[in-house]
Amino acid sequence: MESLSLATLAQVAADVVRPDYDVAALRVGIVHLGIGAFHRAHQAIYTDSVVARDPQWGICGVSLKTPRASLALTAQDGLYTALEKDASGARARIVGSVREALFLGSDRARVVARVADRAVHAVTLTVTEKGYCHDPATGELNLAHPDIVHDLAHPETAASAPGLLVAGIAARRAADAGPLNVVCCDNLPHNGRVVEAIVTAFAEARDSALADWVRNNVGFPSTMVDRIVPATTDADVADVAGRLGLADAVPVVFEPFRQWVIEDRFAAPRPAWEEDGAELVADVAPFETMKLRLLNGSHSTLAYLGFLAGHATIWQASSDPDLAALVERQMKEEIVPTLVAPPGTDLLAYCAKLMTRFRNPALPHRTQQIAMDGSQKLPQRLLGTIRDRIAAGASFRHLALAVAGWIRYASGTDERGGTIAVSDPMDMTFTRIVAGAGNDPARIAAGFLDLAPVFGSDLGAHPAFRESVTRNVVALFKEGVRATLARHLAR
Ligand code: CS2
Repeated sequence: MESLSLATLAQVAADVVRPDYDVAALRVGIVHLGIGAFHRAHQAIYTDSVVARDPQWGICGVSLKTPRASLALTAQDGLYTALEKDASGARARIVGSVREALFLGSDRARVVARVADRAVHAVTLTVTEKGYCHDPATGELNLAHPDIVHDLAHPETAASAPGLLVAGIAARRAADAGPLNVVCCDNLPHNGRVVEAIVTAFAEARDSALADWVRNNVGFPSTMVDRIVPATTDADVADVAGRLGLADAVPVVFEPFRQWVIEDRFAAPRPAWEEDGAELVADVAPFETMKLRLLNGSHSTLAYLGFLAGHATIWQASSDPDLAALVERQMKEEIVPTLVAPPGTDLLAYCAKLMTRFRNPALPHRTQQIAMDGSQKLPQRLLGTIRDRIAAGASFRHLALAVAGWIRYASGTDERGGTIAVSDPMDMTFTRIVAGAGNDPARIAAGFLDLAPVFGSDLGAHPAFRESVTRNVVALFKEGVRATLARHLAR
């Protein structure tokens, strides 16, 4: 079968939507770090609508770790299929906004030159939570992180997102190419502020004049990004080939829902993303807190407890009556009371819609995918809510069970004694904790609760929090997730 490319675009099956603009005429105005599925299913689609009218905003996508996506995109002239799926069916579209795809390992000079290019005005990022090399509990750059130590000693071969970004910014300053927008699209709270602090701290450690340039010339709007985009599978690739009549090695498959709320805090020209429905606001905080706590907090709860209960996907976990009851009660009783409703949003309707989104049967989203990197995710998804509940003197028993689910999962064995493939930057530490606990669940819980980068010095030392999480960890080990959940819900 022939592959999707500019040369074959005209052969794409007639019911697949194609770019209605001259793709080859686009210029690169955005550099995106982390050209994975989420970017291609979200920001690149908003941008695809903008470039039809304003061709200066083509994207140069950069792969930081592996060349797989950049090589495949390059072979397809940057084109790929975006397939939206739910119970009512599927709709395919070819996206043309990605005009260049580079791999840092082989194209470093071109990546840095792009960030320093006068025609580029924005660097957007989706490098996942751990990609910022920060302390998840405080949000500060971790100067002892091996990648940061390396990148400060060898800025010319920087491999971390902060190191690479600062290398590009230094080149931009040297080229006098003007101000820049850095737009974080990862699920971190106050993500613009966090990335601003990380980039400034890294620049400061290199050269304080460079840090001053960052302060005066780089804008870091915060954003809330939302769309459920499971990792693309071989079955998706086969499905898309059938729909197109052409092979596409890097399609993305996702739900119809999407949201992008962006803080109006730019230092340089920007694409008119609002023309395709992005919301530009003065304060993103209520949107991102709502989304991180309700959507991502429920996702993580369903991922850990759902996996332990034998569910491979979120669709199955959220259709399990006990797990559904737990996350619905967690949302209504414990999370919603900590939130300020964003303008125009009904929080209870938002919760109900989330349950429908989780139960999208056309979109198997693996619990193990969401379970990854819990040490980096828990603080903004569950622990901030617990801090607010404690401050209000209110109960947090559902959230404590979710945290216990993470500890039980991260301990590395499932309920049948099988090994869990835990994937987390702290997984060696988890293994050490479990090995030193002599099969005592309470000691395992204590070892995890002592992890300051996750729990901070406050929560980790909070007696009622420790007691509640420990009790649940012990129950999960001794009685299993089913019995623990049933007893929990009966109270
Ligand atoms: C998920 C998110 O993988 C995860 O941890 O919770 O990727 C989630 O699907 C998105 O944030 C939805 O916008």
